[in-house]
Amino acid sequence: MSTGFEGRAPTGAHTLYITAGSGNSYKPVQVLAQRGPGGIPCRLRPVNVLDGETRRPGFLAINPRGQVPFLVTAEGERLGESNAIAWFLAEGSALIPASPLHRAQAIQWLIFEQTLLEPRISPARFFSTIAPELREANAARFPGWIEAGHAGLALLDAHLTGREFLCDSGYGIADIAVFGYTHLAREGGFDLDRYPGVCRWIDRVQAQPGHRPVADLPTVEPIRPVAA
Ligand SMILES: N[C@@H](CCC(=O)N[C@@H](CS)C(=O)NCC(=O)O)C(=O)O
Repeated sequence: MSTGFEGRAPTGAHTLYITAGSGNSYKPVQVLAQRGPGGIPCRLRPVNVLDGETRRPGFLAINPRGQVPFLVTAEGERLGESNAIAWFLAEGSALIPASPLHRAQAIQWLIFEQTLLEPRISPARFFSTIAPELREANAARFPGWIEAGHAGLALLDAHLTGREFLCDSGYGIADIAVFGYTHLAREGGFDLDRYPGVCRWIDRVQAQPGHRPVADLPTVEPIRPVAA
């Protein structure tokens, strides 16, 4: 069944390897859904991370780092890291700020997300919601993730209080990237009610034209090698 996310797959389309339920995979896919007129032909290829597919030769031949999301462009160029892929796919759209200062602000938030939010919220959520059978074995790591995650969320909340979006230029790539895991933090055991500025921002992001929920990411299916 079509989720509305899948690009049709004309010759010359990019291929974006993703996995369902992932805040990282969600970011570039949200960009594809929201970049507006002049959409980019891009087919989505779900990869079965839980089944170890990212660590098998078929996928490692595509991305030796063994992670998704991963983009193979229509020209065969390769690009990893969710925020870099999201930026690349957003180029030429209103999701990328126009002025040098606002672009730099956006980059600042992409780095903030990868250093102060994602490494803390993502594992807590993974072992709570995606693979709860492994939670007990990782129980000792939770207090560190939760404490550090709250520190990142508190900084985010302070910035968002009195602001509509992360950058002065308005809704864009920074909001998409930071939203990826922030809106899923409750699934990792974070009480977001402590952060009213974050909660109101989540509502505003979800109200943006073209916004799709993370649950719309195509579900897992075995990877099929794609000629690059
Ligand atoms: N910093 C990377 C993190 C990517 C990442 O952790 N991907 C996970 C799924 S969310 C993955 O591919 N895990 C499979 C593995 O490591 O084997 C990004 O932002 O893209």
